[in-house]
Amino acid sequence: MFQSLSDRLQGVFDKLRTKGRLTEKDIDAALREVRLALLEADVNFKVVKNFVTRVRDKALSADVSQSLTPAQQVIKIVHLELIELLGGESAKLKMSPVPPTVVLMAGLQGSGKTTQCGKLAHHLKSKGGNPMLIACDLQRPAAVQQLEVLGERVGVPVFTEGADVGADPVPVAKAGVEHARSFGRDVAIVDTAGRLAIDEELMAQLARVVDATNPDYTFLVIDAMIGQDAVTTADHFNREIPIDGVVLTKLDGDARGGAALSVREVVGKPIYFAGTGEKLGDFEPFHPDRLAGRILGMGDMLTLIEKAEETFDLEQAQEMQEKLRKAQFTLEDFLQQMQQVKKMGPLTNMLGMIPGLGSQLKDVEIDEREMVKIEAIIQSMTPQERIHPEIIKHSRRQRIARGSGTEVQDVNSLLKEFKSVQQMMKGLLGGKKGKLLRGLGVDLSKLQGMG
Ligand SMILES: Nc1nc2c(ncn2[C@@H]2O[C@H](COP(=O)(O)OP(=O)(O)OP(=O)(O)O)[C@@H](O)[C@H]2O)c(=O)[nH]1
Ligand SMILES: [Mg+2]
Repeated sequence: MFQSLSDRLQGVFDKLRTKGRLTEKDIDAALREVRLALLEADVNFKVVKNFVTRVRDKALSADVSQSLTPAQQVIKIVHLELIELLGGESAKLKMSPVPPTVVLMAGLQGSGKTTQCGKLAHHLKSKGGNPMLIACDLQRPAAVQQLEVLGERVGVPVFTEGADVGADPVPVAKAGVEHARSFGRDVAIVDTAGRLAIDEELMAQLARVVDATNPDYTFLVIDAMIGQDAVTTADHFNREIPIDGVVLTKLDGDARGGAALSVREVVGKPIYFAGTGEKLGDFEPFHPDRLAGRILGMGDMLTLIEKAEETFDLEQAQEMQEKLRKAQFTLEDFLQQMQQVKKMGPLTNMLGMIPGLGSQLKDVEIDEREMVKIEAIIQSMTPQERIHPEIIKHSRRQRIARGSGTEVQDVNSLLKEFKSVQQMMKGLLGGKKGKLLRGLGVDLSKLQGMG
């Protein structure tokens, strides 16, 4: 789904991730590419313009979060704005207190109205509802029969009053809803005739059907494959017959994303459902957050970012930076950091989220078994040893190895590594105006402000 848009955006962010601090120029360069990617995905140009402006403003004014790298921050902003673009919260169908809840499907020819009627019936039924279908497309030959076949497959009754092509659908619609009411159906789903474009006669007819049935939801069914053209039509449509929401179909095809990403902002109505295939089960409530996550290829990454924010509280992070600054970082702190990281779950790509260590460590490969070993070794040390590892001579090393079920060699190499990390920290902090540290994405003014 939206593969090429997804690839493009992920490429932009991969580039951003290689940078430590982001300048305004970096952000602008990235956003230029985001803009192009969206335009190529056939998103409405005004929508793109507003989107990029919003992201830029937020990226430039974002509070520097201690737990995210600058690139992660930009990604997070893009993600949140994408969710907004797709409608924010998931829109849910609310049942009318006086059944039946009337749902009417309208839209262009071939957009998938009849199929979605069947799918919605199936969806509601599988949730314990007892919907009914009403066949009000008396324009296309065999339209009524198509709905009857679907109804039979789903096991939901279909209300029809003949299938005379050209007959007036208004009485059928009225009688259908009345029937649903008297038979205690909770939802009445009305299928209507498609139109090639916004055809005056058919629009007038649709307006009368809407009048007669007073729908709780008038849905416009939009074929996502058509792209933003469909959205322009939807906008016109909505001006003639106000709609309550959109059902987006054919998201399974090679739709580029234009329709999905433009419709909310252009038409101003939420997307309620998405059709994702020809089968009855290929239908789901539309979740803006999930689609945004899929587009950015980061379904799990957002969770990771959130976890990082939850796990590393600001105070602790500052305390840790303070220690780094004074080169007082001990094995004890090392252990603590490691345990925090572990709390967040799988380790790959997570070191980059450790506050103050920045993105330069992102690509370090971590062996989880190695971590367990290191943890065991540090835990076998006395508090004194953790603070002053230089006192750990040969006999202590043997004791620690025994206590942690490791070899003396393992203890040796941990101590050696820790020493070089310590030295690296000292070197970084002692350097001219902290140039190195800045290069690593550590905000020096923040560091110096504490203390
Ligand atoms: N791939 C895919 N095909 C779909 C989806 N929804 C519907 N279709 C197909 O799209 C075609 C048109 O669907 P219909 O439901 O007949 O469309 P309609 O809007 O009722 O068409 P008219 O009544 O002629 O205006 C059919 O071949 C459906 O199988 C979907 O989500 N994905
Ligand atoms: Mg139809």
